[in-house]
Amino acid sequence: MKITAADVIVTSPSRNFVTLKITTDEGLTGLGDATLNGRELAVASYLTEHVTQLLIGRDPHRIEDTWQFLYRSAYWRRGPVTMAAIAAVDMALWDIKGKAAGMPVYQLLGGASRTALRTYGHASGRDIPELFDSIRQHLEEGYKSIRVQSSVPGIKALYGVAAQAQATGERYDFEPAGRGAQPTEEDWDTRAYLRHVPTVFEAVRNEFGPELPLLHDGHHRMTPIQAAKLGKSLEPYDLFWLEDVTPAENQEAFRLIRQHTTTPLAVGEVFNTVFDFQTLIREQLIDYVRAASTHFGGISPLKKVMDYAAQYQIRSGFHGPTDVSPVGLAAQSHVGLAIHNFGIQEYMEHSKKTNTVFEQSMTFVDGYLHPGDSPGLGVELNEEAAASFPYQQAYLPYNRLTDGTVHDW
Ligand code: KDG
Ligand code: MG
Repeated sequence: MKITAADVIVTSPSRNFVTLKITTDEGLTGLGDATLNGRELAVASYLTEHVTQLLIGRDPHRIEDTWQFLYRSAYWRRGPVTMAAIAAVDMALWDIKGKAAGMPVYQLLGGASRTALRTYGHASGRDIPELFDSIRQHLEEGYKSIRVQSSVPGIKALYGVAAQAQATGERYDFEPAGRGAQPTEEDWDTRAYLRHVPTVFEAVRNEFGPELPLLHDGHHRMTPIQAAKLGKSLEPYDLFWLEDVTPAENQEAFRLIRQHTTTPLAVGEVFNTVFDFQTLIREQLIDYVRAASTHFGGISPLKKVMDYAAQYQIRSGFHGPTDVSPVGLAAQSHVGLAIHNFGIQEYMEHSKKTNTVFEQSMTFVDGYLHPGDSPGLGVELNEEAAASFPYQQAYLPYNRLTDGTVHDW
């Protein structure tokens, strides 16, 4: 079998997605997700200008060889743009291999280690009553684990609080990256946040009891000692995990955090390779790997980092916001179903429009995801629908402190 075409499709049903479609001389096609939120066209251009022509004539079965060729022959390694582009190729080749074998990809990765994937959903509120309503709604929909984010008095706009939900008629802000020519400016105050978050978890525990697994995302905003303080102050509320407490370029920071708290830690949604996890895993400084197949070079490296993490009893918690497309979500769900050290899968439903563009075999039943048993990844692109939603420029927001200093978002 030979690759005869590789096309990049950019579509914006409710938000932008970049998809690679690889076609073979035997008529099999494969899809890969190359979406990098707010920098989408950089990856589209990396693929169309530098990668697609290199794929023509190659044997699509040689997944590992193609991955190593793209990674090593570029000389310039790593980074989100490069690794999202390589991820798209890797996923598309696994999709083709699955279709050629007549099997879903999880079967090629060793077969299912569980019946389905436990998920967590995103509850949020501008105040406690709104947060409680959101948690109840998620529980009614079957979610068994809940991420809790709430507004903080004194902070006007805050990550993770679905303020636009009512306006759009759908539950989530599908696009924190606002459409337009400039990023939105938000505000941030770490001291106010650190004071407020434990009071929110106390209220949630009092209302929903001790059993419900609760998660929280710090979204990269604290220093190591602030993160340690937050982890310690949340210990009475028994979190499933506390995520992205610091901007984790500095892996050593987790040594300090770990010394101070037993709250389980999750990190890695912005990581691109196993090297970003090297110290964190080897020194058992984290509990969950947050990588996404899309930003981590695809299915092949995701499986490898999880096999490494397994030696240290570290489990998966793959990144699954709506900017990971249905193709990327399917890719990592096949990995999650196959590996032994699966932890939990983040799951935000894609919008109705997105689901018209990406036809999926994925199911979500009673809080559990399953990628389905269609051969390959189980996602097909409706190209006509995709073409009806042209790209729209979008930027993620950024933060400023009260004195005007730019802060991590
Ligand atoms: O594009 C940015 C989002 O992927 C990120 O803000 C979502 O932190 C996130 C999460 O945990 O889902
Ligand atoms: Mg996060």
